[in-house]
Amino acid sequence: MSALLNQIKAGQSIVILTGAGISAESGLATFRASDGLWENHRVEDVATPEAFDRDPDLVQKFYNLRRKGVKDVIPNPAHEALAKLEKHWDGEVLIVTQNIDDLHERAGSKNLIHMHGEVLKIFCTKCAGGEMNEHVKKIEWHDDLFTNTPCPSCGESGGLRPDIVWFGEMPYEMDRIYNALAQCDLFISIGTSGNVYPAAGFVQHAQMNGSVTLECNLEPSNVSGAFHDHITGPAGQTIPELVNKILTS
Ligand code: BJW
Repeated sequence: MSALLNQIKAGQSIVILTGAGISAESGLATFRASDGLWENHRVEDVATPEAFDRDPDLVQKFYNLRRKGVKDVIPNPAHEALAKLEKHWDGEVLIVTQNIDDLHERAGSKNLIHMHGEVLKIFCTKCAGGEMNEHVKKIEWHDDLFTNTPCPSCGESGGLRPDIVWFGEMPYEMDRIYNALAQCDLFISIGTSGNVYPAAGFVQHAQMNGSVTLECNLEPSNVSGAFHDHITGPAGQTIPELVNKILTS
């Protein structure tokens, strides 16, 4: 386990970035693995606003399947360990997840930002007047969504879309995230490949403030070189050990 953790003192702030790898052992596919989501779907067809304008039925179908997938799985020991860390650490723990599943919440995490949205929520583009941000009113939605599903608020159809941040759209709560990165003492990245910005650049922001930075992954990410140290292995094993180490530091 990283000797750098000896520098962490009770009361200090921890920011944790999570990606698809933390939910892999729960049974959710990652994006860029050989059997990942982007193997069977072109990003341009399902994860851009242009794709939604061009073929909303295809995009809704993709997220209907993702919604079902999330409901079929449960949090794994990595999610549970992070919830335990937040509960017992004598300082702030903020999880910034790129994941659209609800496994962190179901494990008990409370101080959590879904920077790429949540698959169990939707919003109405007509009610939102073209706005797309964390302040737009979201509707919890667990069923299939269709292009002709009427909005429960305005009654119009054709405006409802999944609460997902697609390529080219601004991720949520960036001010709060950058503030937390500027003040944290420990930055941990778990199960993300470092392909997608701005999340891939968070390690640099944390380091600029003198934070200790730690990457936990099965293999080096695209931005591995920017981290002080690395823990290699499946998150379901490495994160419970890491959390125990931090809590006894
Ligand atoms: C395990 C494990 C186990 C497996 N244990 N580990 C040129 C240069 C730079 C940037 C850009 C550029 N051109 C365009 C951009 C911007 C663009 C971007 O980054 N594009 C790149 C592809 C180049 N980004 C955007 O458009 C974002 N918006 C934006 O930039 O707004 C402007 C802005 C600027 C500055 C500040 C603020 C804003 C929006 C990005 C939206 C991403 N959306 C998606 C899809 C929607 C959600 C969904 O459908 O689920 O989000 S894409 C997809 O990738 C998804 C993920 O959240 C995201 C990251 O993927 P992740 O989590 O890293 O998954 P994988 O599969 O890549 O990696 C899994 C990792 O886990 C691997 O490393 C495994 O080894 C590991 N692993 N099992 C531990 N058991």
